[in-house]
Amino acid sequence: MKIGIVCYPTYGGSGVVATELGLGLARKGHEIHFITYRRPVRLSHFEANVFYHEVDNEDYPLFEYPPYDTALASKIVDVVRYQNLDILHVHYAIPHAAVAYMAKKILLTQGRYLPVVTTLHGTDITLVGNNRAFAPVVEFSINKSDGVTAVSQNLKDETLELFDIQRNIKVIYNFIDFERFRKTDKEHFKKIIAPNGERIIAHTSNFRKVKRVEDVILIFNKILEQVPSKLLMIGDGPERQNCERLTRDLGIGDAVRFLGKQDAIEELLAICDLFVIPSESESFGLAALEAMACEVPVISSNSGGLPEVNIHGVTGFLSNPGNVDEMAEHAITLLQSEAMLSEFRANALAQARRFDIENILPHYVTFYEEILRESIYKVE
Ligand code: GMT
Repeated sequence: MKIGIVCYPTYGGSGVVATELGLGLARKGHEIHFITYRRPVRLSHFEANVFYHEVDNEDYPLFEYPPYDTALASKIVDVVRYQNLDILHVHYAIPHAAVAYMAKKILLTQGRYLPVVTTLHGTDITLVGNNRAFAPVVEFSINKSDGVTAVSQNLKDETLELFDIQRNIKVIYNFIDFERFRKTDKEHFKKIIAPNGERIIAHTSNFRKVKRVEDVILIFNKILEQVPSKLLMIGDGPERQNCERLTRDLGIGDAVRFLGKQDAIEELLAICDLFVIPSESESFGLAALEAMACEVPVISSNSGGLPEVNIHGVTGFLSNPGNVDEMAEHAITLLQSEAMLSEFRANALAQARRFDIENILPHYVTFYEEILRESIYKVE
């Protein structure tokens, strides 16, 4: 198949999933065309079946906001026609699903039907999507997609609750590539970060409010009272400054390292004992899955789709968002018992294997085939 993929090229989870999906499909022989405003973060090397088309967003003094949607729709039309794409898969509903509908309408005037699959990732539904500023367009463009997928059962349920959706939403879970995410021997890193054999705890995110990053620091502060540990804060975003300030105010600066955005996250996860993700809302929690694939148990909130990934008392522990005391207690229990920690490490890996890209990818291929079959007779 010739598949177009539209996504945000940044460090966000939806862009990561879209890029890894495209690369995985390319390895299976499909021809993949990424259409984005910048090269996606994880599209860092040459792949034979992968093409990249940059959206040219012209600036002009009249525009306070350059019209990205218009530029993207034009680019989609151009790529679909000249590369002869079979199907377009857009990740994150805003504005991609609406833009895809616009491109589809333009292509129809040229006698071509473009089947569109939209994948809902989370905040496009739960945080921004149901905001009055976007909701009517989000609802309309989901209903107008030829196929819709959600990355967890919880996200599907929330979408059906928040919007009037007249089509089926298929749950296709996020996935992990074990070629990349696996525990490797990085003892030399460990010695640098925890020279006295301290436990290593990590958090990865885009440091947005919804991630409750300050809770990570508060939880770690409590852990530190009982277990000699180090904290790695990986990623960057609007809440980083507040977190750094809180770390200093608590006087624990020596034990916390803010590493910023990192490409080889798996190398850091390889030396970790625990991963903390206390989000207010999380449709899936790809970061937690990446940790689990590297045999790192997870202390998380129980929001959104996290309970579908992290199993309470098996792969880690879950608490209500904001319950930092309980999260810290759970973390301490785990970190103080070598036996429990190694059992949870093994369980985390076993659970992560359920989301192996090799198992999930065929679901997308079958879904595309289904949509293509149904689209043959469609005229609008
Ligand atoms: O806020 C983020 O974490 C980024 C956001 C995105 O769309 O880029 O992530 C969402 O999609 C990820 C991939 O499907 C999910 O793993 C995250 O749980 C989800 N984030 C939220 O729901 C907050």
